[in-house]
Amino acid sequence: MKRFSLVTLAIIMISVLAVGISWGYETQKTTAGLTVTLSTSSYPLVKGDNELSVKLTDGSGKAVTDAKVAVRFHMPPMPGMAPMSTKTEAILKGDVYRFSANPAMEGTWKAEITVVRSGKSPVTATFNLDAR
Ligand SMILES: [Cu+2]
Repeated sequence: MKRFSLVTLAIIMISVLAVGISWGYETQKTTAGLTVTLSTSSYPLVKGDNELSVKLTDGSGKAVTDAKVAVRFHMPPMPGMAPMSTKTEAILKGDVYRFSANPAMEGTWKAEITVVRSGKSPVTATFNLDAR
């Protein structure tokens, strides 16, 4: 019975890999010496709340925790469809900024992340995120 369970588990895991559902996801962009890393534990996003985190690191790899991080989560305008866009502020917890995104429909969404630090020019990084 135990061996059977392990085989079953292996088959399930291979199926999940083949279909490509619900693995963690991480992507990053570097602008003006600031690296913005966006990650989520489950990807693609689903309808309803999805928790995402933004990690900021400077040129020496040190976490940046003194910023204001604004997120505009939106779907680019499509013909015959009202624009869908929400704005939120990501909240610092530990050394990452967290926010939740709620895609109203399947498709490719954009998370436009603007980082404001005192004495520095704002930095914006935009990431594509798929929702199903
Ligand atoms: Cu749309």
